Amino acid sequence: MRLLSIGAFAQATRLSPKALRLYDELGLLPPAFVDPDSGYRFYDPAQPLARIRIVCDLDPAQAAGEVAAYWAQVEADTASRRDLAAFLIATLSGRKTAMPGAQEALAIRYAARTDIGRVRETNQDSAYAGSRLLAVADGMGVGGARASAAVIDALKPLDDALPAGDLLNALEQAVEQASATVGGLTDTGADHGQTGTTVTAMLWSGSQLALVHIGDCRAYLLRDGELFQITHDHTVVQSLLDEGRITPEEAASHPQRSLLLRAIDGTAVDLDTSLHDARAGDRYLLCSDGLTGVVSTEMIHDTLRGTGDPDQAAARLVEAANAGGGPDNVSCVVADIVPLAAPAAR
Ligand SMILES: [Mn+2]
Repeated sequence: MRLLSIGAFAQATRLSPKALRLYDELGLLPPAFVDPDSGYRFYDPAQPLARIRIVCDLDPAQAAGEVAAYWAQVEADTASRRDLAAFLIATLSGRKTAMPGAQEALAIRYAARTDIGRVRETNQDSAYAGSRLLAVADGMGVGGARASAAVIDALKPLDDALPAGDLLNALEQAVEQASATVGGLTDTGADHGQTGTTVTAMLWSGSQLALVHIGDCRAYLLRDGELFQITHDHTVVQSLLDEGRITPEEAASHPQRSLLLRAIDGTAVDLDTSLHDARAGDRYLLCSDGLTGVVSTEMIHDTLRGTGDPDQAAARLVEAANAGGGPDNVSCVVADIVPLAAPAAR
């Protein structure tokens, strides 16, 4: 390990030596080694340098996204360690227990619908729901339909066998693989680089749901009657909204509201990731922008709350999009977390 002097480290991080000494005193960024004789501080180049540099080079909206992604990773890491710690505590204290999270046996009931809408000539959306995997993808460009199908195809093997390791890693690897396929479509496409797809996917382990997201499909959680949007759109309009430069009303009718900041297009994949603890009674919705572009959040909320069967809920949401003019392809995946004993798990 080659250590850097405080001067060299300051240059690399674009932080002043004074700031570094302050961060040391605050315990935010302690040096790797302090010379006991001279008191000089030395830093390991592997300290969070790379990430700090990335954030410094980004514009504010992208930097916000990077920090959010970092924090989501911290929370995901902590959640899995918490489950393991709870399991160890229970075991060491002699309480008989099942594996982490398995105390309450849960199952999932699911349905997927995709529809061409009323205006488009092809359906470039893809949707999938299985006993472990839920996914929607919205393709764009000449090869859009193949791009969205490619990402779903890359994810599908996860539905058959739960990965041995980390759920999020498995999802991320599948999306990376799909990105290479989409890159191939882009190279041969007539639209030179315009082919791509979004994806929002969840993988169910029995106690947790791992979520990966890129683009403007959305995931919602209906819990205790309240609706929460649990993904953040990677659109120009969303970043204008985040910066307070437009109002939610202006965003809803913005002519460029489908302009994406991030997608799977063969270039580096920049996914949002998160882990969610499963709770009986929760209902998840994954949907493409063909739903949220025309159907109000209130109506989505009412439909999810007022419709018992997942298949019926998905069908009603698609109907609502078409009743609103159906300007885009529309896809909905609805999944309910239920106690294992519940009938009609499908
Ligand atoms: Mn769309």
